Amino acid sequence: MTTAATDPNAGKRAAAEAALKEVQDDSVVGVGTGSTVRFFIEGLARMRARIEGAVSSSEQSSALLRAAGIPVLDLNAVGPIPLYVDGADECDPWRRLIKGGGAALTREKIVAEAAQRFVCIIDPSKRVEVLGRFPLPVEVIPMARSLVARALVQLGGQPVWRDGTTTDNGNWILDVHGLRITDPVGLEREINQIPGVVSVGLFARRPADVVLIGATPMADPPR
Ligand code: ABF
Repeated sequence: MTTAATDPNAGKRAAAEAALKEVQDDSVVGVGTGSTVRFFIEGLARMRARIEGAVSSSEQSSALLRAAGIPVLDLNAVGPIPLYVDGADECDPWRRLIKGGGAALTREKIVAEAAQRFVCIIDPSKRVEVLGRFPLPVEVIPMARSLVARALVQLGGQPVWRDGTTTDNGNWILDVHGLRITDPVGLEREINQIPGVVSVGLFARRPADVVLIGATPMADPPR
């Protein structure tokens, strides 16, 4: 029998449940992608009568939302939204994130940008002191895969093509290994400027506003 103590997803479930408290009545909710967000969508389904609908960050989440009876709305039609809830692959003490393990980083970054409050939901395993242990995802225009890979090598990384993965936007992913990201904002800016890059899975220029580690908000970053 799975109990709270033996449930490997206990941290993800707790974070997702805690994030439901952030949902405002009659609002449009920005919804991320991944297994932690899947628990959030299950909770959102229980309160679907109290919200207007959702803006989704991936076709995967859109399918889950529709199956839960939650209207999936066009971001262009709703404008700024009060809340975005999403997972992450890594989080540092300043709430800066690596995201994109689920290949949804571009739309995730768009919806996070549209949100007044970005609540990130993770289990403790995602917490790191320095970003980079998780290979950094970079979404690229297919014709530029090799050009971008060479530029990433110049930046000190070892890029690996996520062969077989095409994003919802029809693009490819390079996963950059071997980085120790001590200046996430600077690296995000640097990679964004490489011609052929659609987006990079560093959420540092716009970090999360709140990080729920299980049910507990992460402490304020060191000064
Ligand atoms: C998504 O959340 C992705 O950016 C990231 O890869 C994923 C984390 O996945 P999970 O919640 O399944 O650990 O937003």
